[in-house]
Amino acid sequence: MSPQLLDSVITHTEFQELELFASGKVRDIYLLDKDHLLFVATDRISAFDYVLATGIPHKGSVLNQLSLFWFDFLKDTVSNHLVTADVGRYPAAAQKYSDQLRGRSMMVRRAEMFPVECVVRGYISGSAWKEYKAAGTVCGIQLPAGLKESDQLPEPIFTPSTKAVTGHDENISLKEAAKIIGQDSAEQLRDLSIAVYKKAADYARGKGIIIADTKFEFGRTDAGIILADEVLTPDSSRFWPADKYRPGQSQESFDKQYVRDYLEEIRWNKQPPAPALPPEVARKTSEKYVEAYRQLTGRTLNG
Ligand code: Q0Q
Repeated sequence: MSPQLLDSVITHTEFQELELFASGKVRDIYLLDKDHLLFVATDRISAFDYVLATGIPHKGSVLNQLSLFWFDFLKDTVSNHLVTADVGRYPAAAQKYSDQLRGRSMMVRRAEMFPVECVVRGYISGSAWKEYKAAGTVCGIQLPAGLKESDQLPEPIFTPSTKAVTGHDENISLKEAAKIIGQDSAEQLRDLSIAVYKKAADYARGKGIIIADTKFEFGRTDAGIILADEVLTPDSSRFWPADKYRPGQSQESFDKQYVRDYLEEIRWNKQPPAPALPPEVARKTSEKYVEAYRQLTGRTLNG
């Protein structure tokens, strides 16, 4: 990997003057003040629930700027938590970190997050395919008989999940979601999730990318329900290249296929420590993220 490319890889953030609010596999959130957070997308990549030992150049910038694109594209369908992605408008305490934050961060409104992950599936794959094969249903929703793996569903379905103690997502029914967040909120989140997915998936399909499914996180502020977290990125969604779509089998990942093929080639046992990636795999994966951004938005990444 060229020295320039290596310079741009940020896998860990450490902003001593800011209080860490939450940290995920590849994203970190810092507290700016009582009502605002700093959402940072790193270049970390995870596979099979483990963060790999090699960062992917530009991945954080691509995913952050994809969320910004979707927030704008969806602004007439759902409000969101974005305040600004202009680092110059962040509070003074964040200014000293401007070079690390530019392009890969956003200042967001703090919300009361719903403890339900709002998954919408337009195609049947992954855990839903396993559940369907066993029971003919997904999250209590009866599906037509005879579906093949990766088939497009007659209509997108809302298949919420909760974070189990093990940290793994556990699929639940709408009824179970209503027990957690109330019937009205469950129905509002279902309707919003499906409307947002339909609009985005239809648009992406026209750009040659199938968004097979996606996971939204919503919160509540005084202004009502808002879409939060990252939105319709290759980390929160399954992105499939439309020109390679073949129902009846698992699909190639638009962004993570080089990584998956490498991990299979070295026969990683999917146990820690997660392996590093050869520079060539990291470079080609970086190019896929930058390509996804250009293909969806028609813009070149400002690096
Ligand atoms: C919030 N998260 C997710 C997460 C670790 C993201 C808290 N606007 C908000 C947001 C957002 N986004 C959150 N809380 C209050 N207001 C989102 C699960 C966790 C890293 C990144 N956690």
